[in-house]
Amino acid sequence: MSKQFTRTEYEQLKAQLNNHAYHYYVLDEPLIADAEYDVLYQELLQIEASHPEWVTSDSPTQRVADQPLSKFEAVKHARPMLSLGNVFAQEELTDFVERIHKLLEKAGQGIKEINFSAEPKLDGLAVSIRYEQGRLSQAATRGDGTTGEDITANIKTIQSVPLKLRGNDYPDVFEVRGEVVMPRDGFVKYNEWALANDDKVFANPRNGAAGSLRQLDPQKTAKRPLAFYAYSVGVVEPAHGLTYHSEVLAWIKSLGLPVNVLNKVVAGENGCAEYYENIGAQRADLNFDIDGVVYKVDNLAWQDALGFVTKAPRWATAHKFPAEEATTVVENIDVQVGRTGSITPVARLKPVTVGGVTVTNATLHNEDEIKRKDVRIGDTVFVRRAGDVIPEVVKVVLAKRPKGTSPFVMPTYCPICATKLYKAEGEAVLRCPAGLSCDAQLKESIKHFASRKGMDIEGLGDKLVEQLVDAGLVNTPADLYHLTESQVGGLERMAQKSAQNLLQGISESKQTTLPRFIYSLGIREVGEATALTLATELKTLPNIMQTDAEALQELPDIGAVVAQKIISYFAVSSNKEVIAALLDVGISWPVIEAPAQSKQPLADQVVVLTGKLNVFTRADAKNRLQELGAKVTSSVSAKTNYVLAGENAGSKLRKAEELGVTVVDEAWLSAYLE
Ligand code: 9MJ
Repeated sequence: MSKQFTRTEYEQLKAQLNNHAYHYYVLDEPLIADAEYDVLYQELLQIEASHPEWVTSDSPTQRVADQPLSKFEAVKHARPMLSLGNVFAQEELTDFVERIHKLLEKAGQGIKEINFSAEPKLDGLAVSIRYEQGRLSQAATRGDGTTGEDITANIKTIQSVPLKLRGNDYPDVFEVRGEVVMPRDGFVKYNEWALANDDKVFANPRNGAAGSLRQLDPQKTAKRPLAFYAYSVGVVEPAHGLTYHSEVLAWIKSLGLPVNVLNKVVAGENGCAEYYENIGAQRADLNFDIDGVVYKVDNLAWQDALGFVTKAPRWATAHKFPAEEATTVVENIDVQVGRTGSITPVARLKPVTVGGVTVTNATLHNEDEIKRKDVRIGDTVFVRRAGDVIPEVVKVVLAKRPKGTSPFVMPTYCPICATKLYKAEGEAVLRCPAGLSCDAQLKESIKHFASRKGMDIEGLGDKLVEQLVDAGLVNTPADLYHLTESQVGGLERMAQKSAQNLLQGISESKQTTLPRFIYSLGIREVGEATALTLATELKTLPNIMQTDAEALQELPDIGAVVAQKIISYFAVSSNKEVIAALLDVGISWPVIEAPAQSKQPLADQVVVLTGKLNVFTRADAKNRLQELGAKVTSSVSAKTNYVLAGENAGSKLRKAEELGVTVVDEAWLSAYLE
């Protein structure tokens, strides 16, 4: 029989789960592991199955409604949801701050410096969530600011939105406003899933958030990775009586709602400008898209004095980052051959500024992607640049497609070496199998070999690599080490001094490290981290070359795919020849500390301690033995290798003698430790 629960126990369990959700989502400091949470959640489900009459709307089990909606009802906002004015340039920010100073002066509040609440401007969907008597009662989109759509069922599926406010000290009516976003990691994962399941792929996280909230079936919305960050309040009854916006944010957080940790109170225009720079520098690394920052006058009385122009407050503005998406025209589509022979279609674009940088090329990834997006020469396309990643074509503006275009067809033969291309089973990528005999792959391999993370050859830039290959001077990485001054000096635009510097750089690169050498070989799937693992775990090049797939997979972070790539690489005779030639020219590295075993001279030896020890305590002796690799057990058997016997040893010593097990004393252990 399963345990019977009382109503009080049920309420306590519910409160416990809500508390864990708060620590996890709002404080980002979980108190228990996910699996432990799941156990408690299952328990709650069981109780609710026996007592359906106890279930209330704030139970964590009540997040996902069974029934899809037929449409979204209109919701009139009790207080309008504001929009924000924009500034783009520093001068506009100056104007914004000066205007506030002037207005406040007129209102009889001459202020030296104004504090602002500076906040990242999340690029999602603005929503208003209403709590009555602490329980989530309604959620609506911003709509036109006056009327939005009722998305209560969808908002309830967002785990970080509490169904009940925290504590007991909440107002009767509490409306919180904020942004629903799809975090970047969730967006990537969701799209991978969607692609594999023939479901809708989102062009960007903002569309992901918007599309998910517009979904009529909450069961579907529940599967979308969404997050909510609060940034202001609407109707609050009774009034909160706080003085600063930053206090309101802290209060919202104390009621259990997530508030962005990057929010900060800054002083004056300089504080704003510094914040803008600082957040801009972090932008690429954040887990959510932002399109700028927001500055809000922190003092709420001053906000009131400043008031509004139409729908936007005078006391706040958005300072936008340069756009990361733009439209332009595809002038041509080329295919590029990568270091590993991968064929990547690339759109050559009419130059366009995206996020402050001029973009002329954008990747189309692979054959499947170009087919899915149906990008054609002449098309107008959306181009996106996010952080440091290569710009990509997001989608085609079909309405602007010129007449007479045809779908792009991938080539059958390598555009560089004319070898027939192939596609490995289960891979989306078309490849040229020619290896280093394909000039494109040779060039990319040499660039990789010489790169900073690889052999770090000073003075050997991409252009020079191309010249060396085109001149027929370099056909394998080892050829670099045979170059002469007259050969290099004979290249176009190569002064004698530069030629000497290059040769010196090449020569100096011979003294390297094993991880660098492994990385520089350009084995597929072996990046800097894997190269380091191979070197530190396996210590020597011959060891790395001989370890089998099974043993490779026992190394940290090496899975079946990577192991197979390593095995395949070393199985190719031309690769082994390249390595031999490189070692021949004198490439070497410091020996990596002796294999772990030799520091553990008692590895796998079974030792039993018995009798009274004088030099060591029992615990100490056990620890030391284990450090030396030994297994310390308590009973003597045929598997025991040593019995360490102290004074007055009894039955264990006799057993050891019977079985012919080696008996040693404390001096033996001391000798090992020395
Ligand atoms: C965003 N999108 O992150 C506001 N916002 O305040 C922040 N939006 C806002 N504040 C008043 N952080 C209207 C909109």
